[in-house]
Amino acid sequence: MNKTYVMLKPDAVERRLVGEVISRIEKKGFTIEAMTMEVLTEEKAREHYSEHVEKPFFPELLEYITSGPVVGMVVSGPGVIQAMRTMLGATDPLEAEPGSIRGDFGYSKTMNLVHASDSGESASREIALYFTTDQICD
Ligand code: FUP
Repeated sequence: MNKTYVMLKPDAVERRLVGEVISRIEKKGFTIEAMTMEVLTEEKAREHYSEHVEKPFFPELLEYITSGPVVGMVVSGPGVIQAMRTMLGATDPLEAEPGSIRGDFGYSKTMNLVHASDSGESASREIALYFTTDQICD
């Protein structure tokens, strides 16, 4: 699996960091195969975060992730799933390494700017949730 799903969350859009994040992905050498901008419905957000619906932080996460538009992308390249996770940094931006996206720009565990699939299985599931096969370039 050389494809992953990356989402620029509502705070990234609000803070005009879309270009910064896309620039990092492109400068790394990865390819953007498809891109959409949408406000997530509650149903889609629950599907995306299905493993977290019972967690205590889920209501706050749901409110935040549906609060404004997100930019979703299919990104491809060798080792892209793990590499994008490294570029994001730790889930909690206060623990993320400087040089990572969350380490450089974030301070809130909920509003942590960017999502990227954590495995090949997640990437397949998430790409299918947001894109039809004819939307993906390659
Ligand atoms: P990540 O894979 O790094 O996006 O993180 P997780 O899948 O563990 O968590 C999904 C989202 O839930 C995170 F982006 C932020 C949110 N979250 C919280 O708001 N509080 C927590 O304690 C853990 C996660």
